[in-house]
Amino acid sequence: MKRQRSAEINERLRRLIPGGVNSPARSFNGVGGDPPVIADGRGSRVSDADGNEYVDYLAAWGPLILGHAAPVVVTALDEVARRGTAFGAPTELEYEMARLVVDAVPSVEMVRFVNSGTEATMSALRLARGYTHRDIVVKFEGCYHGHVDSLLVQAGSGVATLGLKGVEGVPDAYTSQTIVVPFNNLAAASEVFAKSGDRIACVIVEPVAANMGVVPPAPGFLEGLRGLTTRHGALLVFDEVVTGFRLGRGGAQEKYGITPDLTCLGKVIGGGLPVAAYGGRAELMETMAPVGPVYQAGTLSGNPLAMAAGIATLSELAKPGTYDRLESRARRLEEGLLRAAQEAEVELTVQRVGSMLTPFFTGQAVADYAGARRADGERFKRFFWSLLDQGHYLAPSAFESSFVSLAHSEADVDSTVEAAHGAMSAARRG
Ligand code: KE4
Repeated sequence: MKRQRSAEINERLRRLIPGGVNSPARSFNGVGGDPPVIADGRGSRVSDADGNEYVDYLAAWGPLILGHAAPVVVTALDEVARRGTAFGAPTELEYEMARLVVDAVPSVEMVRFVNSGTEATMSALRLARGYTHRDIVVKFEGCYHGHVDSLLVQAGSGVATLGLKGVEGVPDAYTSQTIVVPFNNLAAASEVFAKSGDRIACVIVEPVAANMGVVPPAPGFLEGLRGLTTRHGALLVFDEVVTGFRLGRGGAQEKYGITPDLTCLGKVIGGGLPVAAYGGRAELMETMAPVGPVYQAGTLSGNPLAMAAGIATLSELAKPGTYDRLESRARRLEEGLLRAAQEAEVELTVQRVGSMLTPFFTGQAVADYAGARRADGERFKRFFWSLLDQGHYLAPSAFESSFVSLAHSEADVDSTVEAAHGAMSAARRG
């Protein structure tokens, strides 16, 4: 594929923006080379500045569950924008959006909207510390909760992809209260609680990890965290920025039947606009100003445009059969990739939960970050580029999730599986 225009635009971008990107994850450092500069998207496809078209599974890192330029979202934005884009005052749209979240997510009685997943997790941590009057936070190696100072320790996503420690620029004092244990290791979490249980404010976890690649919770893991936190008076925070409304309207907490104390949401709930949220029981959320003493704020939080995109998206997801369709398309892709690997005699494990999935080039199941790092990253890179050059765009890192949307047709998936046959041979040839 020719990408001269992309190369020229990337060159200009790099002169004004670090790495030419407004988020390091977009830099293609995880796969080498330069990212195509995207000109537009519609449905399951995006086109780059050179006119190349791709079946898109990046989905803007998760938000685009309806596909690109979904008519319901575009119409809603057009209607609301004509009445103003931000007021810095309450609007009824915020009630409508809050209603959609509260009615769907089991743990959420009250919710506050913010502009990014980072803000949501940062606020949830501050709430947990303010509510429990404790300082220690427990997170899991390879999980990523945005670029919150105290959570960048041994983080996944772009920190893992770029091989950074993640804490450069973060004073030791900010991370000294963060304890990191391996994902899916309940014994290690129990040990931490045995030692420091009465000083732990919360455990924050991606109930299905997406930022070391997709790693499901081991049987009993989430139940075990729920028991530990309850017994020791700590809060359990589910970071459902990826899984919320992705795995179902009730997210991972509904799928696995575990009710956390606080839930962080993002990505899908904004339908491509900057919307994230944190929520939980009313008595917890009323710790937040102006009702309680814990402060969190934001000029553009809950702004009308973002609310309009979120309402359109969540209303669409509430229609019957939505998640069955996502499940069947994603299963078709998973099975197709496994068939292609088998025919090429390449060891492949596809880890999928609902419509989020990661191809790991290994014969073993991946249960934690160490396992994800044992997979063959060089094969992933060659597989990624062979697919991209055939017009199929996966997430550009072995430590990320790719996504199937409601806009992906069976023909889209079948064309990607067809391309994967050639890409598997490319993966093996290294
Ligand atoms: P944002 O601040 O990027 O909106 O959300 C942070 C965040 C929080 N929690 C989870 C589970 C997340 O996955 C994320 C962000 N995800 C990455 C990709 N996996 C965003 C991509 C990027 O950083 O550009």
